[in-house]
Amino acid sequence: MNFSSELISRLRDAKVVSVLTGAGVSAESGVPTFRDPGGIWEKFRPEQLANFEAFMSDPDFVWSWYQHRREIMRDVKPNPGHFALAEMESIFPEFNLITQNIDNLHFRAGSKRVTELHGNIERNYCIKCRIFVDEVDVKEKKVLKCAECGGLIRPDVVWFGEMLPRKALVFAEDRAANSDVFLSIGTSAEVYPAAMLPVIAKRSGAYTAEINPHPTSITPELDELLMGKSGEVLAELVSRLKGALK
Ligand code: BV8
Ligand code: ZN
Repeated sequence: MNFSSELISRLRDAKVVSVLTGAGVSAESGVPTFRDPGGIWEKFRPEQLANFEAFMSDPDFVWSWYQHRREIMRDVKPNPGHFALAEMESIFPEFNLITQNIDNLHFRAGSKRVTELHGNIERNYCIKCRIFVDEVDVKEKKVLKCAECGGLIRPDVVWFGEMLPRKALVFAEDRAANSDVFLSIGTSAEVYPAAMLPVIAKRSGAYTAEINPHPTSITPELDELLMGKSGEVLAELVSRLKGALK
């Protein structure tokens, strides 16, 4: 892939590099995205599943959907895009990986510092007493009840209509406003407030690029679109940077 000299020199001189990742980064691992044809939402609309009311009106249905996704996510492996992002932690003086993904693949690829905006499907907690439940048998399709108080157990993910974890969002907005380069990778940039981060970065003076096979609603606002699959583009970018930084 041809990288612009502007992008390479900005990355070479950067002190702070931040990235926002979405489901597209996990697509090459075999995790279905949300809005691409054949994506998870195609069968269901987000409102039907990823919200508290849906969970309370049919806990087993919503729980079994997360169990189904957990099974998928446990079977898949990180792809070269995840590993390239993990490597970026040692390439830049400060590297911030901010993810909308709940699939745990950034951690499994070795990224140490990950800001999870929408939670993590491997964590679950009781809606009444809020204790966390670690081990969950993915075969268990019926919703779990809390051993302590009998409350319903839910996945530790941010549902539509719920606030994002405050610390994570404040950190993400601060880093977006103070980055030399900001990359928006594998996200349709349709879900707020996460989708604002690349725009905050651009308006705060960062050099901004998207990595996506398709343009998105924020493409016109950013400096460039690297049209391609993140697993391929990121792996090539890291090897180019290691060459440029020698
Ligand atoms: C909130 C966890 C306060 C659960 C998720 C302002 C304006 C408009 C709407 C709102 C707004 N503020 C709030 C809202 C409402 C809502 C919202 O944004 N709705 C959207 C749909 C319009 N936001 C919220 O409710 C948020 N809460 O703001 O609270 C509040 C409350 C009430 C009212 C107002 C304010 C909470 C949002 C979090 C929802 N939880 N996930 C779960 O996963 O089950 S969102 C879900 O979508 C995932 O987290 C996912 O990451 C996220 C975004 O999707 P993407 O990751 O971008 O995936 P997608 O499939 O869309 O796109 C994939 C992309 O990859 C594509 O571009 C494709 O081209 C690309 N791709 C494909 N293959 C590859 C690739 N790229 C690279 N390489 C490849 N190989
Ligand atoms: Zn409880």
